[in-house]
Amino acid sequence: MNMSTSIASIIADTSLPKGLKNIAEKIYSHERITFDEGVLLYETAELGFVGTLANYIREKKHGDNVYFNRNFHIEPTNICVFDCKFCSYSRLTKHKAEGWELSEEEILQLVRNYDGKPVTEVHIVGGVHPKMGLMYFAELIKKIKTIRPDIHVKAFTAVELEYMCRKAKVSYEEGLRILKDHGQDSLPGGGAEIFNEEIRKQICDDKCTATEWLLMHETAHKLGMPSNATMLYGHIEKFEHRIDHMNRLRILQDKTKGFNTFIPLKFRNQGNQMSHINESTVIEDLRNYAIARIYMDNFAHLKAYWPMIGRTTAQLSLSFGVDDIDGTIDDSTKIYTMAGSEEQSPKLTTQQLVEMIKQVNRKPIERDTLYNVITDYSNYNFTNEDGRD
Ligand code: V47
Ligand code: SF4
Repeated sequence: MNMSTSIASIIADTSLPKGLKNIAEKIYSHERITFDEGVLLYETAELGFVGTLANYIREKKHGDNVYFNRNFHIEPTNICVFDCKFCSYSRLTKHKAEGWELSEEEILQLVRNYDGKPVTEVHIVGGVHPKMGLMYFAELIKKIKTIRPDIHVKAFTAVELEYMCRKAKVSYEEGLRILKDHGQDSLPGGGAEIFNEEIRKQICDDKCTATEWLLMHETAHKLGMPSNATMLYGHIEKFEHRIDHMNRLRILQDKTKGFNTFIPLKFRNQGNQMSHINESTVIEDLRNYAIARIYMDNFAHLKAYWPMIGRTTAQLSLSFGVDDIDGTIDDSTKIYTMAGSEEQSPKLTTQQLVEMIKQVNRKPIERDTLYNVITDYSNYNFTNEDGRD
């Protein structure tokens, strides 16, 4: 049975509640679902139902392609002026001794370590350090580009950027323009959490607001800097808050078309002030990916970030709307390790990533940050050398 027949059989099922049947019909005819329909899916739809719809959409958009890239992270510091309750990473207020602060030379050495290696992206994010400002980071990016002119610099969440601009007393547009002129290419999707103001007040009261986050990304898009968007789910938010979050992103994407990828981030509960909250189940994680794929009709890509959910769930997610599993990472990020992810040293070689994707009968496609195809690995034979990085 192909996917369009299984959606057709869902529509033909006379026992299906009317609301869900209407949604299935809309997906079949490529129509957008409403806010209330999104909430209805979360409240009533089973995994099999949303999975069939999401898989149909994913297949229409991407065929069997699954995207990944060769990347590494730089986390300049985990010292942070903010106090997000879900954060297992930041160390200003309580345990400053456990904090780290890389020197400029240490950061540049991390970049030089990749000399001759085929990475295409460096992802730079960290805590919001009171002393590392806009011009420091602008100059740093310029030096990184001098060492590695071909690398795509995806850097700084809207939270970090808002703080940098405020401290430097420049507008978002001026701040972003300076960073762009020094070599920053795009923005990652972090810091979005949940946009609802009441929830934000309880989990991350002191950092940038939802409106500021959205304005930073809108401004970046206007300047020709694309970005990603995340959603931190599975804590104290309700289903309607998830749809509200996605809805605000869907509206901005209609306006700018500047987002590449939507990345749901599962709340992990180790070592933070919200450790008493249970983590979501894998079934709920898969349902969440599927509903995100259904709701975010104007986002080309849906990413499962494997260091956070683990390799097996990342493979499963590919049947629930996901078409991207991020990259090789090279054990260069601590955000999820410190929050209790099962991936305690996130690192996959290109060959391992390719095999993970092939195991679930999909086509492994290495992409650059902007989803230009670098290599189709469907029929690739690795030599001893070329899959190791
Ligand atoms: O904003 C922090 C999240 C984000 C926890 O753009 C947590 O390609 C779960 O945004 N449990 C930063 N999540 C990471 C991020 C990201 C990751 C991968 C790819 C991209 C991209 C962006 O991590 C934060 C926050 O939402 N986070 N603590 C936690 N305990
Ligand atoms: Fe700081 Fe980011 Fe952690 Fe919030 S999530 S405390 S902004 S490092």
